Amino acid sequence: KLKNFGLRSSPGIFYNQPSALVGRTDVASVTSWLAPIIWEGTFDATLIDIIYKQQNLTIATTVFALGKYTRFLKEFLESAEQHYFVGFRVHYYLFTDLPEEVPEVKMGENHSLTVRKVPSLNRWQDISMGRMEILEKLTENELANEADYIFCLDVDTKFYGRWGVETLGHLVGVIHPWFFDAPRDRLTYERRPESQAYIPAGEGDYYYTGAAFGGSLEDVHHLTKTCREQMSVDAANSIEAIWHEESHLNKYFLYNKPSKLLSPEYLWRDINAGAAQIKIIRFSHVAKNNAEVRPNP
Ligand code: 2GW
Ligand code: MN
Repeated sequence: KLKNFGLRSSPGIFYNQPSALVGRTDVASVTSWLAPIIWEGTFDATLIDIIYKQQNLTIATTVFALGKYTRFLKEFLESAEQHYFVGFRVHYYLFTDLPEEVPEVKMGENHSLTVRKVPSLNRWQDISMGRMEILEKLTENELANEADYIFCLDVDTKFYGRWGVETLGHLVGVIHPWFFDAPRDRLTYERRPESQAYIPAGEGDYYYTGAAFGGSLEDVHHLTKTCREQMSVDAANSIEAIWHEESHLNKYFLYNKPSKLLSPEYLWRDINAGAAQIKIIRFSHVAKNNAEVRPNP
């Protein structure tokens, strides 16, 4: 469904002149394969909103809340309605085993929520990894005429600032907030060759979070299908990657380079200290009591 009309503006719209010289100097705003890295100060929100408004887009957004994780839904949805693609069409797909616990949250204009019941799972690793299979199915046919882009987000999170059309791209990864300044051999990739998520020493670009990724339906379908397949090969070999589907996602992004990267502004951790480069926290993992929300260690 993605039609390329180009990035069109029109006469009579005024915004700051872009500069060929002035930009962020404290961070990289492009990767070595020339994908933009989105930081505050690298885009003009007014201008890109105008450009993307003309494309009449729908952004599907998936979130999973099983068992005690339904407690995160209220803050997640309420904060999303303040900050997430405000003014654009958003369709949330919420997967839960407890539909009766989904809170009533008032949706903004052109935002809607569909709740889908899924079976309860006992092992949390299966919940986390099972997301890939559900997303694979969702992006295969169902959304083809429903949405242009999709983002898949963790639910133990909250929005604090704008997350808008600057994040759209064919394949989008978010740099993990703990590793944006780490050398590649310190990144927590899967290091056992027996796993399909294996990344050898000396390889690796960035460490991407499993808590947020997205892109076009086609690209996200290929991503989720590949990760699901790789995880089932691992399961057949009785091995589980160190950080579950996040490890497989990192392997995928290493050999299928994202076309756009989001800085850790787009996934911080409430418990992290600040960092000089982070001018705004847009989306953040909330502090959670693991012992309380994770019944099956
Ligand atoms: C239950 C026990 C232990 C861990 C998770 C769960 C659990 C997860 C659950 O009972 N119910 C549930 O809905 N989830 C969903 O899985 C929910 O959407 C949650 O946000 C997501 C990932 O689990 P979470 O948030 O506890 O994992 P994190 O924040 O430690 O996340 C990173 O690593 C994970 C894999 O180990 C994932 O890749 C995740 O995307 C990463 O952010
Ligand atoms: Mn999480």
